[in-house]
Amino acid sequence: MKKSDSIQDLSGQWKIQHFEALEKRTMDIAAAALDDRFWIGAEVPGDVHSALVARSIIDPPYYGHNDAKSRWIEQKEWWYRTNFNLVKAEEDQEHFELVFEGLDTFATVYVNGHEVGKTANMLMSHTFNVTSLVRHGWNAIAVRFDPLSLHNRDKETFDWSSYTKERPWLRKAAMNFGWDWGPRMVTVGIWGAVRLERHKIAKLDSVFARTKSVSQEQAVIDVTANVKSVMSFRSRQQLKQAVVTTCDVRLLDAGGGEVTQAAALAVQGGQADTTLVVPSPRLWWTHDLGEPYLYTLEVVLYADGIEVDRYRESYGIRTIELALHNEQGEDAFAFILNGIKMYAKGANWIPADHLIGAIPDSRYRELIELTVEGNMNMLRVWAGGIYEKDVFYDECDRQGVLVWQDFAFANALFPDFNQDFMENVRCEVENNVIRLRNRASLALWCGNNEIDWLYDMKSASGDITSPFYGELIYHELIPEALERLDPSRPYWPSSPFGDKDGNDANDPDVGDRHNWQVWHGSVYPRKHGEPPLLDYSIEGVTFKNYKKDDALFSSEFGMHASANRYTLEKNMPEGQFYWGSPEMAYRNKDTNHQKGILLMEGYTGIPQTIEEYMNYSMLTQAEGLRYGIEHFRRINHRNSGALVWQLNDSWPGTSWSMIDFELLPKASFYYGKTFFHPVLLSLEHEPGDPLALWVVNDKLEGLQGHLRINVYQLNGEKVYSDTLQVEVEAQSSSKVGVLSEAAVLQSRRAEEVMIELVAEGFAAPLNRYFLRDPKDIVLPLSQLSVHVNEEEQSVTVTASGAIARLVKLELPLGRVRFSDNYFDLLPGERRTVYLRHPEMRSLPLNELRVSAMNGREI
Ligand code: BMA
Repeated sequence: MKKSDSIQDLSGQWKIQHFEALEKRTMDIAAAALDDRFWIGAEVPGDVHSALVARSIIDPPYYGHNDAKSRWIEQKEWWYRTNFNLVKAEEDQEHFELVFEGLDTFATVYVNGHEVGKTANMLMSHTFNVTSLVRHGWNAIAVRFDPLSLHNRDKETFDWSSYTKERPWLRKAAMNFGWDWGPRMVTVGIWGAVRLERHKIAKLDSVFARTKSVSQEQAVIDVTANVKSVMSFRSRQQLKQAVVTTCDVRLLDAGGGEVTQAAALAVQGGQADTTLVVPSPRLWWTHDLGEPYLYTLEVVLYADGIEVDRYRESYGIRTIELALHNEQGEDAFAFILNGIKMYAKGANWIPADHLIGAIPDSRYRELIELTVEGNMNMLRVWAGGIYEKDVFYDECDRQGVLVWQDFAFANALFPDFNQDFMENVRCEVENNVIRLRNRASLALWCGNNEIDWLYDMKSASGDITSPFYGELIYHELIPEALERLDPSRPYWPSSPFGDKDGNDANDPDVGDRHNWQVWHGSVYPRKHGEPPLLDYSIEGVTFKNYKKDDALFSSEFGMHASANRYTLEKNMPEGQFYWGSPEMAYRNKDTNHQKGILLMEGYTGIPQTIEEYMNYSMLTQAEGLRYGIEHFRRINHRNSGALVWQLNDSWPGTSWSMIDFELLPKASFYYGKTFFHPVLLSLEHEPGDPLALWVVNDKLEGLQGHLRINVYQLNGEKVYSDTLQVEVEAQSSSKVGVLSEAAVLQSRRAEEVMIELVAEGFAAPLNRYFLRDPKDIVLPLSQLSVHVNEEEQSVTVTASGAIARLVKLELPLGRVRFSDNYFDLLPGERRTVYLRHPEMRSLPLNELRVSAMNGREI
């Protein structure tokens, strides 16, 4: 966060070695002069697993069952060592701090053989004053990581801690221990950047900037700089008079021009405050509502007129609120950006790899690019991962995506009665709030994932008999810290949360809601204290249940879909790429494998081959999410957000993700370009019922025009066409017409037609529907002709004979961006798809494979 001219980057190549726990005398291994020539090279930031993979000491952990082969890593004591050269100034007034942005987890840090401190929290940065230890010339750093068991084995366990009993006392990414979408991979190592900072006299400890108000004419921004003296006792004694510290605060536009400033602010009591007034401000908007404009905020600290420190960061001017009531005083859950109520469209984010420290920045950039391309404007950083790296928020700020940030407490009881634990949590909360509070993208702090809701469920079922351990964290410690450190931002204690009339925390009438009727088969409505019920039947898990959900905000809901062929084949041992293979089953970490089958059984039919599994599961997920999200958006007079569970994957598994581990989107992502588009044409229909035609408009302006409905037979022949007048106000939805099945079918069977909605006179993607489920429709064979244009890196597909369902383009390569994929084509219709790759100019288009559920290339 802080920019200073005097930072020495200590990331890069370090050395690592392991021992049995307590086997060696610490002082021998920490000794500055230890000969570590034959230790293993390791990249920092990174982790032990990644370092061992890079040197072929362990096999790539995501291939086959290899993750199980690396379990020994977590049982060892690991050491990291490095050397660095320091040029120290003559006079002895410099103050040195060693900063670790991420230590995973129980670390003891040594500088030149001296122990400088211990850490017990992966989820925050750690800073050590090393002024008296560093010397001019050569210096050594050593870090010892203890196996978790050493710190955990004597700790009390609780009734509830999902996926493992080990988690409650450990401040470490929960998903390390395995989750219902990922294997157990307990990482260890230096996962964040390391640096040595030098300061003189004083330093900027933190800067807090918050936009108080915005209008066309002006924005008002409060800025507070916290200043810390770093003078030694001796230097202070030598000085005859007190040092005068002052700050300059400046706001620069994107071109570097000064917009406004406050000069020579007095620092009093370690703090300088000012209010900046910005005339005609350019506001920060999500990418769909405007431009995510970023200014630069600069704070310069002077001691007796000489610059001693400088902070320089992007700053987006915007206000954000969470409205819990609408204008009529009814319950609501809506984000208000710059005074505008917005519809949040997006997904839940999990760590982008189990090996978090080794994730390249490009992976974050590409995932946020896909978020924007998929018409999403909000991501929820889910509690079972980490407070994300700076690069994640940099990309969200820059690309105009809001972030719902959970605190890292997921699905467990936590020992809030223990003072050491609570002190650790307090440091973690403060550290992350201070790091992230200036982010334009950061919309909400949320206390935990599902804990309040599940505590009630599990108590009612008798699984938990203990008190609500952890309650003090979300309901006292965090809100108290936020009041002090970030009163500018809304706080929501848990997700889901909010209830009335005796309902549980998943009440659709208050707060946010997780819909796990679909997929997990939860039975709703449910009152507080009632034992939870599960319905594992086709009707219990079907996505048709979304229509019964009138949530104010849907923060989790989703279904599994297969990863793409390349992602599976790459990680599957020879001969295992078939439906029902032990390796395919190993990819699915969910409890009760039957749910996906039930969902497909009710919709597409049960797959018999791996090809059918990939197609059926992707189609079910895509159509299911569309079914739910179109419903949530149609009721946008009360529902203000839909965040899919989940955006991305942390390993090449089977999960709810829309984008697989190789950054290849699934069908649902391409469907999402339409179902999340700011202007949505949608058909609300159940078999036998009339067809209701809707237009949803999330834009800030109203729209007018016509909606055309075309009805085609499966051979492409048009059997019906009509237009309806459309007039939809800004940020609303409107039912523009209702037609009977008989009227559109023109005596065809409902199984024999496809409906198409087309916008005329306004811009919206066309939307196509079948009136019956895929299992009830017999699609004739469709022929696909494919034309590849190497120069343009494009592929044109034309269908003939019959409508081609779920046309897919596949390349044996990750990270490929297809401008479109998994679409339906009418006979005679041609679609050109452009392909690109972030690092390749020319893709191996000769290896392209084009197919449809009911057809292939001719
Ligand atoms: C949600 C999440 C995760 C889980 C997902 C799917 O509630 O919070 O705990 O992975 O369900 O079961």
